Amino acid sequence: MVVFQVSRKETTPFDGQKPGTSGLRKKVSVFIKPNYLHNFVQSTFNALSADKVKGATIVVSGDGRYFSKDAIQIIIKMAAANGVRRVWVGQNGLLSTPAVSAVIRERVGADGSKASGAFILTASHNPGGPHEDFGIKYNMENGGPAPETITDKIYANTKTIKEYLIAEDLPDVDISAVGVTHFNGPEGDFDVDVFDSTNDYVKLMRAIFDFESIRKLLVSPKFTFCYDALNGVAGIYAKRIFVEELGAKESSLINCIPKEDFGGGHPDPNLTYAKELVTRMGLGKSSPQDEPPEFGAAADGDADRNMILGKRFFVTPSDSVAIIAANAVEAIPYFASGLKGVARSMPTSAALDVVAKNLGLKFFEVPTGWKFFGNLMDAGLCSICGEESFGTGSDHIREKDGIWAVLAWLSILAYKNKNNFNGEKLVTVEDIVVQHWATYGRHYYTRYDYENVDAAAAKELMAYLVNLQSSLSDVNKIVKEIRTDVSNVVQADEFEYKDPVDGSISKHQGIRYLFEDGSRLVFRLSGTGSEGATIRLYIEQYEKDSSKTQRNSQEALAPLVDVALKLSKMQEFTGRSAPTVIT
Ligand code: G16
Repeated sequence: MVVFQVSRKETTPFDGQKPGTSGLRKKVSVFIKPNYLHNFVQSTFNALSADKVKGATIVVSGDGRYFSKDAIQIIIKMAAANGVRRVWVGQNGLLSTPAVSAVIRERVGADGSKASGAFILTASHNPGGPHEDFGIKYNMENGGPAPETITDKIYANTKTIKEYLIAEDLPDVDISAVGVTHFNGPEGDFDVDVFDSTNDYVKLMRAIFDFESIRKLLVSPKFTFCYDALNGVAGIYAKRIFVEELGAKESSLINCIPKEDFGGGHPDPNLTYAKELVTRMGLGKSSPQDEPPEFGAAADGDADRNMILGKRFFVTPSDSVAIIAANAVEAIPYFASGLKGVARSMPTSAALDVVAKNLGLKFFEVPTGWKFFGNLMDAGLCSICGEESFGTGSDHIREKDGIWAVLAWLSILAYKNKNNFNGEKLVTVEDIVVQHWATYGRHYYTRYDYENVDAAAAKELMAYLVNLQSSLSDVNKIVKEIRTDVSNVVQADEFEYKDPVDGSISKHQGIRYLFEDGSRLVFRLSGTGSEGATIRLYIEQYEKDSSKTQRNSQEALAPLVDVALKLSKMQEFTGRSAPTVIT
């Protein structure tokens, strides 16, 4: 057995190691600076209670992006030096973010050990490669992202750090092969356990969904399917679940081989970046070569996001979570005994609110950031939740879950078509959404992103909008000068959240303009970028009249878009005449 020593290395703080909406995300060129990663990892160990480090089992893995393999070896050496007992690593360092959450919650080691947390190595939907982004975040014992109390401590530690601990002489561990490597250090044994990246997650999915009924749908000659992993880690789960377990054709998977640079693409499942899928589904500028599939879906780099498409049809993420919630009890065995409650992030459309009201469900509106759902779930208050940013999930884990969302939609399709396989036309994704709008009304919705804007200019724009809010009558005067065909602004504020479970308060969570007819304009600065600032503008309008729910959404929202851009002086502040991405 290899014996290692512990070294204490002197270091000095780096600026800007504040975790954002979901961990620390920076360019690879920043992460590879000597001691940069080390400082953050040591600051994290120092922020955790001793029992979560000494003698503990932690998971280290991620979406496989460039620099992950080096980072994993560094973290293993630092974990050993800090007294961690075991490090669990997914084979080749791969685990999707939802799979990490599942592993923390479900996996039991051969010796009965359970993990108390995880370093997840991902910058999610941000591009990867030597000139792109890397990221790291810490998840806790419940499988969810560290709460603000911990991330604040980590940040404070990064500002004062003087030394870190590392087992420099520990040889690199071969993470390409499943198996346990034993070491011995000053505080006793230390093991690195490399395990299959998909088994625990697949087992959990099997327990949630009726795989037999989904299989019937996927092998039906009338149903066609396409899944795009955008060369992220979702590919390994898609192959295992959709093809091996559920019988989909191998050819229905595209970009399902994880690559360190995501094949040079932007692994963000939306209408702009998932180009190949969008074209195949008949939603691109050019026509597809073949008849589009009935169902299409995509994931981001770490497989926690999802985009759901029908043939020539886009399902907004806000509608998606509402539709899953409305159908879950009938279509998904895990929810058969009812939903405990539902929740959405503030900028997500109110489609879910209407479902909650109609079904008499508890409902919560939280700030952006999946961590806010975790408290509700741990307290048994929420079963299903979702965000406009292509995140959907449930209390089976404490992260959003891209593959779960696809299985949820396939379950709904399988349920609606259970008597249709012989002869009848299949109920389509579009049919389900249109029927949902007819029952609950439609929330027209769009998001404009202005990426990599000058950070100072973005701050000024936000400050300007907050300032405007001091007088509602002035706001309405400006609004009416821009358009007369929108209703009055009845409330203008910055969203503030009091967690109903622990009472903690999160301030400045987005600037809202709420209109009398239920329309909303929301402005936020993204917390996930790695350079400059990204301004997000969310625009929503509710239409109850079922004869008006099938308009083109950009057309329906044009008056509100006009108001939003002029009210915020978007072009004046940012110098941009158009957003980078519209979803
Ligand atoms: C993270 C968070 C989500 C959030 C998203 C976008 O997702 O987990 O809750 O909605 O960022 O955040 P922002 O609008 O601040 O950029 P991911 O997929 O990037 O980890």
